[in-house]
Amino acid sequence: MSTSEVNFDPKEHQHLRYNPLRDSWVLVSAHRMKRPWAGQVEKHPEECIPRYDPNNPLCPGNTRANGKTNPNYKTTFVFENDFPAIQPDAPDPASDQHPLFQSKAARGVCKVMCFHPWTDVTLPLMKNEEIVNVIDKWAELMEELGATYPWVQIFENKGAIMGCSNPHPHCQVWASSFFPNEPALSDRCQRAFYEKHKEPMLLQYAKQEVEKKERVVVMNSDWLAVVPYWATWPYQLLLLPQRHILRINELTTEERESLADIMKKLLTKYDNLFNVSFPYSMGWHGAPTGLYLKEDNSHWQLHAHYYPPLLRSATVKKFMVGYEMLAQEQRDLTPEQAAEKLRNLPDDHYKVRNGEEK
Ligand code: H2U
Repeated sequence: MSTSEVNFDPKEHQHLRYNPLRDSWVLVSAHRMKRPWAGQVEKHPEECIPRYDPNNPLCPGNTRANGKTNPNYKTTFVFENDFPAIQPDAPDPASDQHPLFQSKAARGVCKVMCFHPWTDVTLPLMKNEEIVNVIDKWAELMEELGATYPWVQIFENKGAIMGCSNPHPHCQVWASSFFPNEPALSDRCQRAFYEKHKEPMLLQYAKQEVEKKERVVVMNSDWLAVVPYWATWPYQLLLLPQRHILRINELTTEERESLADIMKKLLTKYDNLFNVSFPYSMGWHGAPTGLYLKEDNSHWQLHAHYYPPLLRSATVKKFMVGYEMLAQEQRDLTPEQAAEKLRNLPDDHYKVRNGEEK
């Protein structure tokens, strides 16, 4: 049969989709989900995590690697990373450089932020007001570190599968003297779109997704969580406000409350997908700070990316290897299929339903 006689069905026919935030393409091959060895949904054997572990350096009152003792904190707790990847002082590399052997100065600070005094909770199991405390702290750190550093990366690595070294609920904040690759690329893409269309890219995108609905997982009057049209990871999410906001510290009190609400809902759905504490790397992207505070950054729209690695079950992950490393990113199920699956999951957490929550 010639291809012209067949109607295009994104679930059946492989195709490419454009990622306007990275100026790149992703290969969507949903028919691959029909492979006979697709695997089954298995329950992950979750380790029993104590509420307080005297040997965990992130718990209240415990002593960390550098000999300092944590306070008996009751909400969030921020400390300087004892093993920082970027430090405030480092000499400049030599300036006479060959074009193929270039280096630049890198300076900054790395902080760790505990979300809660208990080790056995995660964000979806925390109360809304406790999540608001986390958001308030994110905003405070953005304000404080953004005053001097051009980029402040707030990110959470959750689960050992994502390289998280400690089960205590926490995130990291790295502020750097340089504009890192991913947000710098996103900055160029959003700027080019804004110059061409006279509207922030992600504001228009949010409006379109609210109308189309097929990729929306959860939304409220301020926020929207979608599996983006160009998603690479199977259950990737883009969380974004519905009004034009440049940075997380600009959120109003009401927007912080509605953000806590949508975060709790989307993270509960994540956990309910495979009945496991869902691993991911997430992080916030907003307009750059430091010397960029004086510039017009209207092309930016605040957003968070969630990149979870799981594909078919609690133990079967998507590998970004072979073709992805050497040619281009590829995904199996379509973003619409992933969104529908997440959207239809219950809003109450499986641990609460099973009476496992302490
Ligand atoms: P991850 O689990 O995402 O790696 O974050 C934990 C961070 O906590 C990690 O970057 C820091 C590690 O360097 N840490 C301290 O700063 N002090 C300690 O005593 C233990 C862990």
